[in-house]
Amino acid sequence: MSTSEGTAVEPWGNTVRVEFDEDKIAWVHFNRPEKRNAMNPTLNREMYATLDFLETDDRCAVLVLTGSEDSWSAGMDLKEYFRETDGQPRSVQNKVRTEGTNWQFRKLLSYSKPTIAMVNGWCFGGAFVPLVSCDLAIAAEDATFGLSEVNWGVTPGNLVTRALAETIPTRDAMYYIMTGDHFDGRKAEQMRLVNEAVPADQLRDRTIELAKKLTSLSQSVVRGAKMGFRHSRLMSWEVAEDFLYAKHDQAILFDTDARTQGMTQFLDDKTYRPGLGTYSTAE
Ligand code: ACO
Ligand code: V55
Repeated sequence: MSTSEGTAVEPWGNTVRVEFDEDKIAWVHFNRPEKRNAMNPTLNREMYATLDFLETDDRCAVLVLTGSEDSWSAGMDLKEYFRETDGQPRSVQNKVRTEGTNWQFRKLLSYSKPTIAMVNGWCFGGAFVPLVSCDLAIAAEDATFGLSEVNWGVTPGNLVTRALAETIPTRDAMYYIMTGDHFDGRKAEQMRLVNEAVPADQLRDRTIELAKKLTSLSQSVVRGAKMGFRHSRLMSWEVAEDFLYAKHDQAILFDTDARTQGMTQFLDDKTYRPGLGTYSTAE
């Protein structure tokens, strides 16, 4: 989308809210707090458009996915996503589902910028897909998570279970998938569903700290490192070796200065130690 002057028009509407800050963090919010930020078809479309737009927006160096008010996201909207599409032709249901996965997994899992899920509250069912698709996740200790599908009479759909299998141990996954029990942020940290759980009043500061760490490094190097991990895990070792060297060489090509400075400042200037921190980018 663009105006006659060629200026890009921000594509989010009422169900997604975006804030930018001086650290180049784009704060993307699920924004239906009165419905506990449940994902309806409109939100899914707006979220896709938002993520797509921010990939080429220089105000976004790192994307934080969070929720307005006291929820992260209460999962799929049982009324608008399920009940109201029940009577529709299969083709319509398929479209509605694809609009969800287009952003929850297809766009987000290999997003071109670093992503952090900042889980500020309720996180249920379908919300686990975008949660796991984010590169990193920080939760409030008192956030509430659950695979609540069995509690309302369905099995987890979409990629919920696949995403869990990628992330947490089998025992925990089976327990929560089969019982529908909810758990808190501390438990989510313990089973590595999130990187860290912090007290709610420290959630934003810790997220900013982590985001700034990511933006202090070479963006092409961070991107290459991320894509290398995302894509290589299902490859054979032979193919992975070739692919990871291709990413390695590509990152050097995209940001030759990073590697040159990295080596020079350590080996010649002796001004830093790569094992303990990054090189200086000051002029
Ligand atoms: N789908 C549709 N509407 C929802 C959803 C949802 N997933 N979650 C909350 N809402 C709506 C409620 O219907 C209610 O709407 P209303 O004000 O028009 O009546 C409003 O949000 C507030 O909900 P309450 O239940 O009153 O809020 P409360 O703070 O007491 O509880 C909680 C919050 C625990 C999140 C509760 O709303 C809940 O259990 N929601 C469903 C969670 C869930 O199981 N999601 C589906 C996961 S499975 C999947 O995604 C496929
Ligand atoms: C779920 C989630 C979906 C879906 C069907 O179990 C079921 C939750 C994220 O999308 O399309």
